[in-house]
Amino acid sequence: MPSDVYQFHIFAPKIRYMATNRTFTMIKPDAVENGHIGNILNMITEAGFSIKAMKYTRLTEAQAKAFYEVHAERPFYGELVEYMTSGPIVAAILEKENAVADFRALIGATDPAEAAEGTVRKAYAESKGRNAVHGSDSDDNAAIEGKFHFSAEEVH
Ligand code: DAT
Ligand code: MG
Repeated sequence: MPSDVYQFHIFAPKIRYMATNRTFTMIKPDAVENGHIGNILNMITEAGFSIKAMKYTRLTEAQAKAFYEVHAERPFYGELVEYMTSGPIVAAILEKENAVADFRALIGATDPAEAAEGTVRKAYAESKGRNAVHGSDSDDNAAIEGKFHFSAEEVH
């Protein structure tokens, strides 16, 4: 059997599984500062997500600018970068069936005033800008954002 056919057979199902069942999150500086790391991680694991990678870190200005580059033209970009570099965060890759959509449902609307009861942002976000947690908005971005923060050796 040609080696490329053999490799496709072995690896294709695994790649598909990873792409559709993982998301990336950050517990943001306001939630860390306010002592909510433990409670938020508890909500995440109680909701059925398992942790594939995790680190306690602090974004540099260059990292925050790059991570939120899609918002570079928005009026709140400067404030967002300043906030995201203002203190440590917890970054993590999470796994669960339908991870991206289920995690967005768990964290709730961007603005905590609009977030549903029982969501992380309703419970712990300070405001639309300081909103406690990040959750990827697509499978593609989940993969990009996960790689931004973790090397393959850090994912287990
Ligand atoms: P989300 O984090 O729900 O995906 P987003 O991608 O639209 O929301 O925006 C990224 C972050 O930027 C968001 O978590 C907080 C900040 N942000 C968004 N809209 C804002 C606004 N109108 N004023 C201040 N900060 C805002
Ligand atoms: Mg977003």
